[in-house]
Amino acid sequence: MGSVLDAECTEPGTKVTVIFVLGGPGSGKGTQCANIVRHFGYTHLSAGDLLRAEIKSGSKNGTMIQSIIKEGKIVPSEVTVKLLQHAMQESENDKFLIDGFPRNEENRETFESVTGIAPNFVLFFDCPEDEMEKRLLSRNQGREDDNIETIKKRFKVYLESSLPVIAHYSSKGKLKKIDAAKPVDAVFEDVKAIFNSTSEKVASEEFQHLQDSTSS
Ligand code: UP5
Ligand code: MG
Repeated sequence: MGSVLDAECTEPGTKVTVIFVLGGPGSGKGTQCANIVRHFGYTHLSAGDLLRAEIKSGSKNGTMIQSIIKEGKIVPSEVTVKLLQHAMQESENDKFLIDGFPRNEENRETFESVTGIAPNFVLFFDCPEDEMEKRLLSRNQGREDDNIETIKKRFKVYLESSLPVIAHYSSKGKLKKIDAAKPVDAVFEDVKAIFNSTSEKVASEEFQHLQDSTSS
């Protein structure tokens, strides 16, 4: 089967659905993406997971990525975009949740220019810093960046570099903001409402398009 990112597939009109899932460190992006995958059939691509797998694989960029993550900084766009593009090409699916990316304006611009894809919408998990800190400190999954020193750096980078990306999508009317401080199930109820209403909207737009083309 041809890849969704073959040259002809990035032509306008080709249906690749991309949803960016953004929010601060520990806001619940990964947790909710797992729920969305189960209910709505998306493929979940966590940029952080792809970068951590790259470290584990012993690739030539591994050491550089590891020290950037330890400092809570942002890995160069070309590295992350290549990993995301490769993961999309490998997939048979045409619906992707891209979690934790883009983290700065340069990430956003590089992704759009390299892939030619703009997100259908952007989910934003809004959560107070003290709640995110509490969650990260009790996660216990052995992540090298889940220590208080790195967590503070991650929060700073989030405020300085990632919030402007969120503001950008808000100004384009693409942002769907969710109160992520609620319990997991309550957050997912709000997520479900968004996915149910947008898939109905897409279906009705397609139906309208079909009607227009058959009546002309
Ligand atoms: N939890 C989740 N939801 C909860 C809820 N509603 N109530 C109570 N608890 C809840 O959740 C975190 C913890 O909270 C879990 O224990 C969970 O059970 C609980 P999780 O779903 O894992 O939150 P998430 O938002 O995914 O947190 P994560 O730490 O993964 O977010 P980050 O954005 O910090 O991490 P990411 O892996 O995306 O990036 C890590 C680093 O990689 C970055 O700091 C950066 O250095 C680098 N990076 C790049 O350079 N470029 C990229 O494009 C991506 C990453
Ligand atoms: Mg995550």
